[in-house]
Amino acid sequence: MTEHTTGPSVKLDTPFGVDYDLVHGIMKNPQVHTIRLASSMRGHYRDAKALEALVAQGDPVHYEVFEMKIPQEVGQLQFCISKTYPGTVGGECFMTKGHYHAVPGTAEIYLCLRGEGYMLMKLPTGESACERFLPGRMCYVPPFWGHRTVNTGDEPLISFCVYPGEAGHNYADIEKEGFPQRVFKRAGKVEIVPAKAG
Ligand code: PAN
Ligand code: ZN
Repeated sequence: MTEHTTGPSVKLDTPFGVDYDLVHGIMKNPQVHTIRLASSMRGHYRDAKALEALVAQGDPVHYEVFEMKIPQEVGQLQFCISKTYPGTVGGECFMTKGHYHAVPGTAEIYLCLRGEGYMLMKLPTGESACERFLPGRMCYVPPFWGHRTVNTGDEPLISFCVYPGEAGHNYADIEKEGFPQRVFKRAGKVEIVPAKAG
């Protein structure tokens, strides 16, 4: 993972605006720019050997997140652009790590701007859900639901996300549990399969 911080370009305690390039799915002058490479996705895909082969072949970017440094406080709103690249690892579509919020009772809205895919969601009890991502479609992630973006298309999947200021991220539990479903694309055909099945 590479985290690149450009430093404050706006005062966050007074009203401000942010410019986006909606074609390329980029927040201009983000204060935090996170880049997740194949090598930062170990343990998430079913086919570990295929992932290592991809790392050896140049370690491509799986996704990027563009954010501002909003204080992690009740009353604030975090927002970001999430951009997941197209590709597969042993047939499994490129995806984000996924997480619960560290304050679990906090929801999130994802508005899909470009590309296509799915939001995989799960509760700690194991209950799962899945929503389609298409341009103009919004996905509401209720409080307590873990969430992961999966790109099933041939171009970057780009969403604008908004969630409560205090939410934070809990990656550890999802890393332990995984998601109940996995998404594959073979010969152009997308399949959502139970994580335990082939
Ligand atoms: C999003 C995600 C973003 C990257 O902003 O953070 O899509 O996914 P991971 O955080 O799982 O690596 C969000 O859900 N924020 O809460
Ligand atoms: Zn989230």
